[in-house]
Amino acid sequence: MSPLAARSLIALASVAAIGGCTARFVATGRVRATPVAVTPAPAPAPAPAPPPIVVPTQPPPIVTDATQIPGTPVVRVGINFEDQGAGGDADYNDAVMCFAGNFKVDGSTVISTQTQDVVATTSSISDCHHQVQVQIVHPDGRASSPIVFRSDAGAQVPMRFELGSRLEVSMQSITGGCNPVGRTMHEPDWARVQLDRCNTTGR
Ligand SMILES: [Ca+2]
Repeated sequence: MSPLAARSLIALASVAAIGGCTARFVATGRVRATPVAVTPAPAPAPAPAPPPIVVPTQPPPIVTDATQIPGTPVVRVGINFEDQGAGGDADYNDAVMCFAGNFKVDGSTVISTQTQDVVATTSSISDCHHQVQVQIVHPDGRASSPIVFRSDAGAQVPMRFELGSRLEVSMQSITGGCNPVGRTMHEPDWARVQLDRCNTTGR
């Protein structure tokens, strides 16, 4: 073979090789171009609903002495929520706030019998998580800013009461599939205000 013929053969082989690569590339491109079923992105999780707003429609009566406050005197009171309401297991330990201090309890009404600083403790034994809101309503109509926290935070919540101040606590499930409607301490299917009892055990 002459040198010229050899160079021609090499050039021809090179063209063939390039052509082969091109063919494979095109084939690959066709595979990539095959329509693929698009899986829709999962819908974003709904944002937690805002906490229920405790509206102090009526402040507690003005008193000058603790004897003017109705109810049973206690030094410890539990606000124990059941996050499934009447259809739940009625253990009332799902979202719990425990207050150690001087109060009088009349039904679900809790009134401070003196000016005092109280550190409330929290507990939760539930598959659901909750947002708890505390507000203190004073006899002159003032109310504290709502104190909001998660029931499972193990929080210690400082708060200040005056003589005659009323405690208001509400709870709302935010994750876990429990009923998301906000509930107050005054709804017996959902909350029990118990003298010297904070339901911090169970399952
Ligand atoms: Ca329960």
